[in-house]
Amino acid sequence: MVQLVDSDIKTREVLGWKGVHVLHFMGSSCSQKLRVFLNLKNIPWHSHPVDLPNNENMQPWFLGINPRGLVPVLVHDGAVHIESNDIIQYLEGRFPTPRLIPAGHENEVAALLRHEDDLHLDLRTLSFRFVFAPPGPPKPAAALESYLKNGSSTVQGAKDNEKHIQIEFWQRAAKEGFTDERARASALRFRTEFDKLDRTLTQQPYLMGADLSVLDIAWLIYAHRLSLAGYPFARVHPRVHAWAERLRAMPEFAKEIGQLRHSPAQLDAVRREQVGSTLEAIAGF
Ligand SMILES: N[C@@H](CCC(=O)N[C@@H](CS)C(=O)NCC(=O)O)C(=O)O
Repeated sequence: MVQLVDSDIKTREVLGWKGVHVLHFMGSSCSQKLRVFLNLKNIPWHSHPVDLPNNENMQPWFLGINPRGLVPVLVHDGAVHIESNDIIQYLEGRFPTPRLIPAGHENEVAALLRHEDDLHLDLRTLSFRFVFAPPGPPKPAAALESYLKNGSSTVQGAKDNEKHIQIEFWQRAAKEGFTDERARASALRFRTEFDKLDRTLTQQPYLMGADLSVLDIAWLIYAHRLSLAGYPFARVHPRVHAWAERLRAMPEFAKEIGQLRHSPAQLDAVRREQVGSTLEAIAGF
């Protein structure tokens, strides 16, 4: 669990917040995952939107809460938790019903969620290339400078490298864009994972068996974003497609995945510009 310690936190006002508070962005995949979880658990929470497209997460106030500069963040009775999967596992312990991590499978689920998180930058690459498609550098140099110099830069009291990984990602994107080569590599990594999930779903209705779990939430969020990017689920992974359609129809999911950074008209315009260079064409699917 990644609960921050006192010296990590510079924005001291959050220490006085009572109840469940979530700092998040409507169109962020990790925030959507947490909000679906909160919906399914029926946990009341206070919303603190963070404007990612305008780089509010790189401002001193937010970095004083999460030194990594990422959403979502949970503040529960003044304790600050970061990392969406850790937040979810923490809340599962605090709000045990309905159960979304099968009893006795906590360690297995933790490992599977870590594996899911490892693909996060691949999701971001495909999102920026095929869904958001910004015309210039996705993050201005001034925002990255503020990102670098603000916040404690420590997590649980130790120097933390995550911010540097993030800055490197954005600087490389500014220099090279989201290239065909990187997009192809990211798409292929997902294909390997979804092939496995497709096989799992031949035997059972949900990824962990007979019941819905946090794994379904996490992978549905990825699958949904990738489908917006043009990933051909119905053809390549038909069982994943059918499973995704079932989950998307549940109100707890529908409400969150419908919240996008772009309007449907903007998404259509991005798609029209991709003739010949769609995800399908570039990945060779
Ligand atoms: N491992 C982190 C990843 C969090 C993350 O990368 N969040 C994205 C939104 S999905 C973010 O804050 N991006 C910052 C930005 O776009 O500037 C988690 O699971 O919480």
